[in-house]
Amino acid sequence: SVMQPSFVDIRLIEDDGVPVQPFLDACRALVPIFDKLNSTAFAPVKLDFAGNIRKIQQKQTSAIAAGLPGYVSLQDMVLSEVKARQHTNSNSATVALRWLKRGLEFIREFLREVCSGGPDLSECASNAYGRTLKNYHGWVVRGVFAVAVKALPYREEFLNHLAATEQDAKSEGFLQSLMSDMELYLQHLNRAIQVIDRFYTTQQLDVEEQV
Ligand code: EIS
Repeated sequence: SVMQPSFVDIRLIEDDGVPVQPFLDACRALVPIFDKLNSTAFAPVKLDFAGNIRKIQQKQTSAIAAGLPGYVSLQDMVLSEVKARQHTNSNSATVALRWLKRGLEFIREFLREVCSGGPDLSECASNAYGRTLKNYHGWVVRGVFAVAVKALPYREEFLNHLAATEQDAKSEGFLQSLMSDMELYLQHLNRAIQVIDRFYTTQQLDVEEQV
């Protein structure tokens, strides 16, 4: 099968460092899935998620363009901002990664719901939302999610979209192999999230806020 860059490919470096490029590539591979949902309802959500990725990528790309070696890990990048007291700036990688992590937490919970057989994707998404992003949203953004969630396709249609090719979706045992791929994917996604989450907690970079 044609493998997309994935969290499964991420090899943590020393001190649980999350390597920047493999992480961003794995996040970016999630973006086209938004288009296969309902593109209009998910447009603002997709823009925000893609914006976080772009912000962090930009930071890495400019470092390299300036002749520097680039950040070896996400933690390195964030710590350099902390050291320069730039980490609270609204355009910092620290803020972008904090929101990206929250988006990934939602995606993890959503996929867990789907994997455990939730037949109704809207319900899967609402449950996942309640456990994750909802805490950070005020009533306007909660309203946007409530609308988007209703526009989700049927389970079967969504799962077929996750196939590498249309042929794959029609092949014998597709659902079974998709589910086991998804379990593996979730383990690795979860590990990346946990490492980043612990780092933000330890560094006291996780803030209570609502947008
Ligand atoms: C963060 O967004 C940015 O991500 C971050 C930085 O700018 C920071 C500054 O505080 O804010 O507000 C965002 C939040 N992100 C915070 C929410 C976006 C969702 C869309 C909201 C649209 C509002 C439209 C209002 C329209 C009102 C109209 C009124 C007309 C009169 C079922 C599948 C769903 C998948 C979801 C997966 C990921 C979701 C990620 C959401 C993250 C979030 O909550 S920075 O940007 O640092 O990169 O610059």
